[in-house]
Amino acid sequence: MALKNKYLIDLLETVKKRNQGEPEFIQAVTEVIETLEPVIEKRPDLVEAGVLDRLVEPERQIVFRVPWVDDNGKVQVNRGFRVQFNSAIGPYKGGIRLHPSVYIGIIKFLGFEQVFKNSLTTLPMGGGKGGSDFDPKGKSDGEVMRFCQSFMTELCKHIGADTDVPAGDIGTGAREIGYMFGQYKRLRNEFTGVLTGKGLTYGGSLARTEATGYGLCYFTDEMLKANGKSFEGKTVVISGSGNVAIYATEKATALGAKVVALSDSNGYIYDPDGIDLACVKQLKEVERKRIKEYVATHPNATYTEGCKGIWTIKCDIALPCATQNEIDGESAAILVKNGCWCVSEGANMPSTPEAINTYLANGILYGPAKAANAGGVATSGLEMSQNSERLSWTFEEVDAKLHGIMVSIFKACESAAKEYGMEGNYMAGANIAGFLKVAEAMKAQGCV
Ligand code: NDP
Ligand code: 2IT
Repeated sequence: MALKNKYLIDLLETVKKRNQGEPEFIQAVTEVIETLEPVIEKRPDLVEAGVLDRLVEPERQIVFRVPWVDDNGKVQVNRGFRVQFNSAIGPYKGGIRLHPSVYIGIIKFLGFEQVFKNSLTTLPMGGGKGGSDFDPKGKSDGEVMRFCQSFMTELCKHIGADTDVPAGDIGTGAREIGYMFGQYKRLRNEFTGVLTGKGLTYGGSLARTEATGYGLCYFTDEMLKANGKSFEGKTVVISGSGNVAIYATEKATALGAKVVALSDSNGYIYDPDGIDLACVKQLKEVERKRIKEYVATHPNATYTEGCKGIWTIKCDIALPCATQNEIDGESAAILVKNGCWCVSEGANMPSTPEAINTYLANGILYGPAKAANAGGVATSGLEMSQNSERLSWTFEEVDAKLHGIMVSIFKACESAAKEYGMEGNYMAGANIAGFLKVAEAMKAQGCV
């Protein structure tokens, strides 16, 4: 989409100049700015208040050394990050990514997306993100613990239940959150809801583990229904085999679909009989093994090296749940050619701009990440509420609230897209609806 508005063209130029060497961040900002053009034309007051100029610059970026000692007694050094992007509508909120690919540009793109996503949840949460280039893969529990403790020793100076509340993301699950929470409590002598995704014995919420994957399916189901379709009897391909992919598989299956493929960064499995999720959970959640182990016990299933090939499998619905830019223009074209008619995003920014253009040009039902994967952080918001009132809700209660939130997110995307003349473009709808709430709050609070 080519921008026509001079103010937005100049703004994007400034962002590109200021954030050189951070292509993922520039990609995320470009998409949002392009879809906000009709809003900016209608709302000169927001331009006047400098809302967008402020929104593209994080409020605070913290970069720190994370030294720890490995099992051989050798000192290792990683780099830690926390980007506190926007606090207009609530305390900063967003996950911690532990992956060797992490650098400031990844954390900034994730933090930027989080601002809009959290706004869409209807809950009072600002946007932030953190992480490190630490790779938990192949590390012992002791090494992971020492890393997490060192990471938190610095991070604890910058977070708090009413300031900034981190959670999980790639490489950060229940184990890592537990170690980080323990260290925070020890350093601050405070038992507060400073992290979400906690274990159920120390303040975690039921259904948080399932929330992102379930929420993705609730959002997608609502989008399908609005277009006269459903999951029933459909073939689904899901990438990744981590937290989001596992619970998306569980819910899509419960809604009547057949999930035939999953992947990790090495390759993908295809099971024409439908994925045996109990086996995947055992392999990934308990044994921390690779997805290729699945075929050892499933003779009808095949394993193929290389993760990109998963998008060549024929399906009705594709749910990318691994990582950013995992579907490029070429993969999107293959999906369309093979008859796929719905792509809904569990991962953050899994589609390149070329892929998104391919979806839009071919009338694919497209559920954008900011809306479709907001169920995880929404349930984190519910965990914060339970921590504040020192109560725990039942699984059914949390799940029902999550479902309600995902339906309302879909409706917000649908109506914003319609109002601004882009009916059916839920990406534009998500960006506009997410933006407007934050923008009004920023304007009301003055130039801060
Ligand atoms: P996990 O660490 O549990 O799983 C990540 C999965 O994605 C693994 O299968 C991993 O494979 C694969 N993966 C990661 N990086 C790459 C890569 N560079 N190339 C190919 N595959 C890769 O993370 P989550 O399931 O929590 O997160 C998945 C996505 O969902 C991320 O984009 C995350 O930001 C997003 N998300 C997560 C939420 C949550 O609540 N957890 C909420 C909203 C969004 P391997 O094991 O080989 O690395
Ligand atoms: O990308 C995301 O929304 C998450 N990783 C979850 C963040 C959270 O605070 O639960």
